[in-house]
Amino acid sequence: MRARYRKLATALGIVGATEVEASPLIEDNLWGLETIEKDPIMVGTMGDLQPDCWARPTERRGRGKPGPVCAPAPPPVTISCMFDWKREPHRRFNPLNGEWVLVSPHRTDRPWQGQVEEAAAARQPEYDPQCYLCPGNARAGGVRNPAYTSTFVFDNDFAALKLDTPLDGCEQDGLLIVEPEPGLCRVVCFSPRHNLTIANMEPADLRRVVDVWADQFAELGAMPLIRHVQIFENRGAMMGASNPHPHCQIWSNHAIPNEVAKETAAQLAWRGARGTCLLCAYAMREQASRERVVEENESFLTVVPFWALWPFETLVLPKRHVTGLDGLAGAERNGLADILKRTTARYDRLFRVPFPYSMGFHQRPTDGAAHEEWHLHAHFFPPLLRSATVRKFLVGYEMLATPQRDITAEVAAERLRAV
Ligand code: H2U
Ligand code: ZN
Repeated sequence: MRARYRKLATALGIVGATEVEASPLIEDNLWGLETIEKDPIMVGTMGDLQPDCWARPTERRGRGKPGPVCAPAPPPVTISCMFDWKREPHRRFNPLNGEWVLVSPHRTDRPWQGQVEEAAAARQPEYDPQCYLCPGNARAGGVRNPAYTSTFVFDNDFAALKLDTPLDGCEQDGLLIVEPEPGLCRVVCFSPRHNLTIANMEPADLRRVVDVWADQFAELGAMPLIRHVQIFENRGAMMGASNPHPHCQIWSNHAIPNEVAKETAAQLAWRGARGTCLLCAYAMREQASRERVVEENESFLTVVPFWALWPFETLVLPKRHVTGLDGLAGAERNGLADILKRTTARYDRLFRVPFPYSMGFHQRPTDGAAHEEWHLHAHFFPPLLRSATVRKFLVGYEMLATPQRDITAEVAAERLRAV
């Protein structure tokens, strides 16, 4: 192996090498080696994932379906890599959506230069008479909110989708294609208190929010027309949130949305090829290395994913294989509330500002199939880059070619762990 590397490195004029973690199972690394041979700037492959989670037919879960069973990950070992991929430009593969991210760490070689600007975070009152989400207030359509004391769910008054959409589609020349999209949009208020956020809510109150998410997923997913339920929170004006009152949205619809379709295909392909769960394997890989772990509790893990695109993007993963929020046991629901609170609190501390983000859960489609390939997770996509006011834009090269980042996932995780 090393001779192979040396020959290739010489041919490419590369001097020096670095050690990276990889699987003790050499065949798992071959994909990476092949890729490096074809593409000299590609390093840090996902070929170093370990097949440490497998489907054991004798284990039966849920409705009699065999479920993947995970074993402790073997300790990481090292192999030589041709160059210092933590410093040189390279691209990383996102095995969850099948896309690449360009990483340019040399641009951040200099010490951290962004200053921490204190953005004027306006103090919010506990109750805002102008807020359309506060208890007892009138919404835009004239409906009045009840005097709710915990969580509150209502149908979005300006829903992007309607359940009674006519079901015929149309098409012309394979170029102009229209499909009906029946669906239902809801809003979930996390708390009656206008000035709370996930980071400063009480764990018991947050647990109730987790229960509402799980119930909504089950209720909406059981509707015959609904094949996907997307729960998401836009936080902060920078991410388009219309109101600081703690709330999220749920859009549930008939078609499988783009991102979910990509993740379904990738997880299915992984399971088909290896008989394991992609995100079980990834969670164990990250637990073994700890390099990108930001928060952890009994049931959940927050990591800056190896393939992160946004500067401080994170992925929240249940340690146990579970396809949706409805499958989480009571203790795991507490665990989810806890990890969300701790993750968002870290974000808020990073630039000493209520951190803007779009966050959402990805779970199995609700089309009636078991979707055992699906591993529940939450993505946090925060736009901030260097301070409370300096954000990353996905423009230019990113819109036209490939998304790019400077700060590596490893450095981002280190910075989040430090606050
Ligand atoms: P955002 O903050 O993420 O925009 O969510 C707020 C949602 O609340 C938004 O989708 C809805 C908007 O349509 N809304 C109502 O349903 N009723 C209102 O009176 C105002 C806003
Ligand atoms: Zn309010």
